[in-house]
Amino acid sequence: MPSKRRDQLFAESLGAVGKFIFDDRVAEVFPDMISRSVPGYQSIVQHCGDLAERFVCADSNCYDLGCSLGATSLAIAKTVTASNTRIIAIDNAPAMLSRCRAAIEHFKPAVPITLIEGDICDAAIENASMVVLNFTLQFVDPNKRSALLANIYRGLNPGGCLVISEKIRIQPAPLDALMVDLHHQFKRAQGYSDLEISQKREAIEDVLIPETREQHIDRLQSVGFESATIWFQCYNFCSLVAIKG
Ligand code: GEK
Repeated sequence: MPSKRRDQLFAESLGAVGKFIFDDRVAEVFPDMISRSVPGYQSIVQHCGDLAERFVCADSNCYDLGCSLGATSLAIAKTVTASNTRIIAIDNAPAMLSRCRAAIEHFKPAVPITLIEGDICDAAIENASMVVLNFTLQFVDPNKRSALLANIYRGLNPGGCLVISEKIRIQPAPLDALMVDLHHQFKRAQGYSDLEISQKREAIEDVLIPETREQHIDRLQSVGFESATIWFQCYNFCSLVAIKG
């Protein structure tokens, strides 16, 4: 059963705040952390299931890149009815993957989920009808993002879709400040203190590197996607869908 432990990793004053990493302490509280930190997270995960129902077709693969504890893979596995499909879930954090494995054993999804420990930048993407990057691209070195998306585009079958969910930077700056403020208001309403918010912010600085929605759309077009649009946004968090024509 996935952990229900409350995220209190940044509740005490830490003095020097270290860089955020996906270690055992984070994995243990991850479901609570992400639901109370990302507005719309549950909706996005659930709607990935709706998209999968349409896009994942027979005899193809669906990739969940940066799968963490497998929430997206499991949502997709619930809706896919096409035969002979496989979900391939990849993450480079062993602490996340071991809990993902336990969640899969617990929920016993009808669609097989293959777990791979590795860097998504080195992943072989083949015969894909759908690829999901739910809040993962933001952690990839910006210099590697185009190559990763080009690799995904090559591995998608015609008509296949890519979903990218991200924290984004808003332009112009005053609107970014407003969205960041509204995000912090959301976190306070979820029970995080100002100290937790500021220490977490410091920990993810230079680790989570957000881009603007225009940068995302431009990159998707530059690697070949014929169409791309935002299908969900709440404050400075959004999800895009791109289709290979
Ligand atoms: C969800 N998608 O619940 N290669 C492989 N994994 C990576 C890499 C990389 N280069 N960089 C980061 N990760 C999930 C949530 S969390 C989002 C995704 C967050 C992994 C990292 O180990 C972590 O598990 C995940 O990407 C990001 O729908 O914490 O905000």
